[in-house]
Amino acid sequence: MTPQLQELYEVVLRRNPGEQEFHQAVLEVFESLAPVARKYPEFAQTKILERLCEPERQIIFRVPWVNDRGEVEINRGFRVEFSSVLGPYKGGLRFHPTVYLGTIKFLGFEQTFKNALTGMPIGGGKGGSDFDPKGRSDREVMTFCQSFMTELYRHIGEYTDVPAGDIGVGAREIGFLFGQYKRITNRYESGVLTGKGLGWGGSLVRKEATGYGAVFFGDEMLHARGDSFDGKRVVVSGSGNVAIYAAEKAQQLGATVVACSDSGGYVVDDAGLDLDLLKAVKEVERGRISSYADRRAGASFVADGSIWNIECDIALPCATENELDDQAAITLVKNGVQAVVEGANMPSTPAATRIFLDADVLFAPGKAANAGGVATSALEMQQNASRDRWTHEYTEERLAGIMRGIHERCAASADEYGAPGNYIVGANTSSFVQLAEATFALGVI
Ligand code: NDP
Ligand code: 2IT
Repeated sequence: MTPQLQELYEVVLRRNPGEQEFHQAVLEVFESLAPVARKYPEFAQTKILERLCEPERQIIFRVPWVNDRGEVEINRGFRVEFSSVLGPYKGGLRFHPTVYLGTIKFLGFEQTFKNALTGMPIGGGKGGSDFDPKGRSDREVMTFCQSFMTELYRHIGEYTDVPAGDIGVGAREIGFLFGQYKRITNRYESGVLTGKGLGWGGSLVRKEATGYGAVFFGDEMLHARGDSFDGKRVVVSGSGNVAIYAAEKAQQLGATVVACSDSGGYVVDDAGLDLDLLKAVKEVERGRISSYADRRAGASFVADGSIWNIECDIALPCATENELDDQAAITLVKNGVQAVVEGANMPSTPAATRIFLDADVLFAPGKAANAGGVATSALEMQQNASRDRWTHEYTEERLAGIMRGIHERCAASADEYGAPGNYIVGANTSSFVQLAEATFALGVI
C-alpha cells in the first residue's frame, strides 16, 4: 500500500470502530490499488475512495413480532445502501443471529465491487437482521418477514433498491416479503425483489446461479492452465443454496464432490454426494446434514474438526466469512489442492489467502466467483421489466457468458496492473476503475 492508502485505511478504522469484517474487506481492496492510484491521480483529488468507503445511506430499524407462544420478540433490521453510481442498490438480505452493522457493511462493500464486475447496471447494498430462522415455524418466519417489510418497504423499489436472498433468506422468505410489499404499496412491482418463486415473477436458474456461476468461473481459471473440473476430487463447505448448486455443477462437469457441511459438522461421501438426497434433507425437510449421513450407505458424519482436512484437488468454500483460516490453508496446500473458488463472501481469512497465493494455488475471490447470483438477479429484473420469461437453456447460457466476461476482465486487469494470474488484484482493480470513473463523472454527490 502507498502511504496515502495507508492513511486512508486508518481513517476508515477510526470512523467505523469495532466493525472487523468491514475493515478486512476494505483492506483487501486497498492492498490492490497502489498502481491504480498512480495511474489516475484525479481519483485521489476528488476523494473517490473516501466516498466509496462511506455508504450513501444506512438504515437500522426495530422489528417487533409475536412468536407462536404469544410472546413479543424484538429483532434489529438493517439495510445499508452503499453505492448507486451504477444502478439501483442491489444485494441480498441475511437473517442470522450473528448479524450486526459490521456484517452488513462488509457485505455491502463487497457487493458494490462485485456488482460492478458483472458489467450490469446495478449498484451495491445489503441488509438483514439478527433474527434466527432456525427452528422457527413457517408462521413465525412469515410474521417476522411481514414486520421487517413494514419498515423496509419505504426504502426500496425497482428503481431504488432491490433486495434478494443471502444466508437464511430463500424463496420462502422472499415470498413473505414480496407479499407484504405488494399489500402495503398496492403495486405488483415484480422488480422490487429478486429470487422470487417461478410462479410469481422469478427467473429460471436464479436458484442455481451462484453455485453454478462459481463453478463456471473455476472452470475458466482451470482452462487457462489447460485443465478442467473433469475427474477432480472436490470439497464444498456449507450445504445451503450456494453449496448445493456448486456441487451439482461440479458433478455435471465430471468432478466427484466428496464432502459438504453445516454449522453442526461435515459429511464425507467418497462415492460422490447424492444431490437428490441432499436437496431432500436441506431444501425440503430443512434438516441437518447429519441426517444425510444417516440415510446414505458409505457416508459418515463428523461433528468436530475441519472439513478442510479432507484431501481434495479443488476446494469450494460456500458457507460463510472467515470459515477457512491459515491452518486450513496449510493443510489444503500440503494435501495438493490446485484451486480454491470462493462461493461464499470472504470465506478465506487474509492469512489463508496469502498461503494460497504463495503456493501458486489458483484462487478465485468471492466477489468475482460468486457474482453469478446477483448477475442472474439482474437477469430476473430484465425479465420483470419486459414482462418476459426466458428458458432455462437461454438463461444458463447468459450466466455462463457473464462468468466468462468476469473472468476475462479480472485476468486482463491483473495483467495491466502487474500481477498476472492474481484474480484478487484483477477483480479489485477492474471493479474499482469502473466505479471510480462513474463516481467522477457524476460529480460530488
Ligand atoms: P444458506 O442459508 O442457504 O446456507 C448457508 C450454509 O452455510 C448452511 O449450510 C449453514 O449451516 C452454513 N453456515 C452459515 N453460517 C455459518 C457459520 N457461522 N458457521 C458455520 N456454518 C455456517 O446461505 P447461502 O448458501 O445463500 O449463502 C452461503 C454464502 O454464499 C454466504 O457467504 C453468502 O453471503 C454467499 N452468497 C450467497 C448468494 C446467494 O445468491 N444466495 C450469492 C453470493 C454469495 P447452518 O444451516 O448450520 O447454519
Ligand atoms: O452476496 C450476494 O451476491 C447475494 N447474496 C445475492 C444478491 C442478489 O441481489 O442477488
